[in-house]
Amino acid sequence: MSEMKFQSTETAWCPGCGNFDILQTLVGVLNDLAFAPEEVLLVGGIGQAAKLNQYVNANGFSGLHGRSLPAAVAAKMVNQNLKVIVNSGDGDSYGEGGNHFLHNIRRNVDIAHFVHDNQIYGLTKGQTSPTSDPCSDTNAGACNLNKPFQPLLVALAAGATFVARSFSGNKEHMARMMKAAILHKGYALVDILQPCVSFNKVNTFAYYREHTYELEAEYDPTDIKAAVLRSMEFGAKIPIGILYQAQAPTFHQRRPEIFDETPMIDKHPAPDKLEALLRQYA
Ligand SMILES: Cc1ncc(C[n+]2csc(CCOP(=O)(O)OP(=O)(O)O)c2C)c(N)n1
Ligand code: SF4
Ligand SMILES: [Mg+2]
Repeated sequence: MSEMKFQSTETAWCPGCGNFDILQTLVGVLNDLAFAPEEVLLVGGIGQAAKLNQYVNANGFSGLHGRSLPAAVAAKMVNQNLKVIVNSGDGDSYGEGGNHFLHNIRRNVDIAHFVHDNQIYGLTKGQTSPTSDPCSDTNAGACNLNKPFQPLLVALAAGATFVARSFSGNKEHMARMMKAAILHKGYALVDILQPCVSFNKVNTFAYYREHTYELEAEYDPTDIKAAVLRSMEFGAKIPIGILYQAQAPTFHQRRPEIFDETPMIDKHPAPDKLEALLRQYA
């Protein structure tokens, strides 16, 4: 048996939280893909999901709430050899981080973005998030008086080259989605339905098990129109799988004059040249 390089540590999540399955699956995927911990950077913003990077023995960075993507993109700019993976919440990624979500999709930087979508603000004790279900007579919890945000539809509209959804209660499926996203060249979104057992009493493990279905074997993930239609299915039936995948030049590939073989962190400009450059801005 090969040595398990990535390991998880003790967490501060509630017993039964869907985040545990995501953590365990990600650790398994990183071991299967045979990365070394020093080759991987796990980034989060603020929230329960965003704490994941603190529980794995890889490089980690916790940014501000809503700012996980800028931190991840910045890291990739200075070291394109890092495998950069964002784990953050629906509030962090789609709410306060919504602007970064839109415009970093357009940049197509080669990072994987795993959104732990519990349809609620978990860390701050259960307020409505952009993806909370609409309010109804039977919805007694946090619910959306506004139109719920449709992350997969928005990602497709912004030009994402990898758009997928999974469910934390289906670990085999989640592992497949994570692997494909990590290996995809370009920005890859996996919206992971993740029960928050403490504050979301509607979107539970049983709820997602009942409402999710896997995309059919004959589904064509290169068909953008089919992907748009499936991305809007979120209610009685919720498709899980790779809705869309395409190849397009990444941010780095479009700028070969900046991103050559040597990552920026390994480029050491001569001190006199650097000083001369800085003097121009003094
Ligand atoms: C700039 C800023 N705005 C708001 C907050 C308060 N805050 C912290 S976590 C959070 C929401 C977390 O929800 P989500 O991103 O979905 O993560 P979860 O806890 O559900 O995993 C909010 C509003 C903050 N810490 N910083
Ligand atoms: S509050 Fe919800 S999301 Fe946060 S650890 Fe507890 S169960 Fe998980
Ligand atoms: Mg959340």
